[in-house]
Amino acid sequence: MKIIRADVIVTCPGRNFVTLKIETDEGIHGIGDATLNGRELAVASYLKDHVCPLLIGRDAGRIEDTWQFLYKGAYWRRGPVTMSAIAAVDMALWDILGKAANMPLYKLLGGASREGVMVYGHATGRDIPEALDRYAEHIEEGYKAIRIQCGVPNMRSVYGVAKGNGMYEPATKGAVEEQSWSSEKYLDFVPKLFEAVREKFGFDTHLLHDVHHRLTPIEAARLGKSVEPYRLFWMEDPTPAENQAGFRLIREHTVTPIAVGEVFNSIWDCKQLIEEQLIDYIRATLTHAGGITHLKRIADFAALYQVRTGCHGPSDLSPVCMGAALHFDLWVPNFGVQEYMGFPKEALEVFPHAWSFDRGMMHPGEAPGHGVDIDEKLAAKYPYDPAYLPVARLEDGTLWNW
Ligand code: GCO
Ligand code: MG
Repeated sequence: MKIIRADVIVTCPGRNFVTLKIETDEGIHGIGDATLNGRELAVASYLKDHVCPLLIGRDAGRIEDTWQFLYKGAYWRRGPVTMSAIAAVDMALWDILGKAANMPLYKLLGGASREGVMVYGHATGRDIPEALDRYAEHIEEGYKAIRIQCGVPNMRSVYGVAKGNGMYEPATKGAVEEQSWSSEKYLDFVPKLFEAVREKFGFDTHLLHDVHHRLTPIEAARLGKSVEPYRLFWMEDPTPAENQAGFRLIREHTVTPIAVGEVFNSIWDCKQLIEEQLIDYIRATLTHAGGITHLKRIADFAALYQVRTGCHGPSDLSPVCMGAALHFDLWVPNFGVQEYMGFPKEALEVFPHAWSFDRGMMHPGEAPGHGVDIDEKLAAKYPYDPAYLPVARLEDGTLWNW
């Protein structure tokens, strides 16, 4: 089966998404997600201008060889733009393979390892009472795992909290939003938030929290130690992970589990973290870490060290990534949890999908391939609308990690 066409579709049904569509001479097509929040057009161009012409005429079934060809053949390895582009090709080719075999992707990977995929939802509030109300709603909806984020008293703004009553969406149109940050205020406040959750709801739900790269290693160690009584499922991205060895310091002081990796692109970004057992969950995801072919490699490597998966799943990864991720999660032996933020209604219409949600558990469905398609006519009604992620500054104006 030969590839005869490859097109990039950029659309903004509620938020921007980049999708690659590959067509074959047997009339089967597959799609892959290539969305890189705030830098979408760089990946769209990488695909359109440099990758799509190389795909024409290739055997659609040679997925591994195509992956190696795009990775090694570019000479310029890794990086979010390159790896998102490779991921989209890989996802689309696995989709085609599934359709050709008339099998859902999870069966091609080796079959289901569990009945369903546990997902965590986002409970966010401007203050503790509001965050607790959202937490209660998630329990009602059946969530078994819930991430909580909350406004910090006397801090002008905070990450991870929805504006108004809408969904949480960090990217904004127009100028880059500048938020302010104080590690001291945050560190004093956040244990009180977890205490309030455990006091009100007990220990029946898995409690998660995202530090979003805001602390230094020693501060993260202090946080992890101080919240041990609340038994978090994980504390996410406690400090930036460019310096993987920095996590040793956190590990020496606390048994609070650590999840890292939503900004990683390859196995090399997490090699030391996994090998030295400095983390418990790896958050690398299909779209940003080279697709199914590469994430399988990361997950198998992580399994050697009892590190489990916890794939990134914000609304800025498209419903295509969500579908493919659920197949991956249903199969992967060392599964931990999957993030599920939900999508704007328009996005769910543009991307018809076979996946479903039921009381905190998700299933990819039985449609051949990854089970997600794109309605191109509808997609064309939502033109690209540039938006940027915010930045954070310390209270004295110093640019900080967002
Ligand atoms: C998460 C993330 C996101 C990111 C977003 C950036 O844990 O889901 O931290 O909310 O900020 O994906 O594009
Ligand atoms: Mg995160």
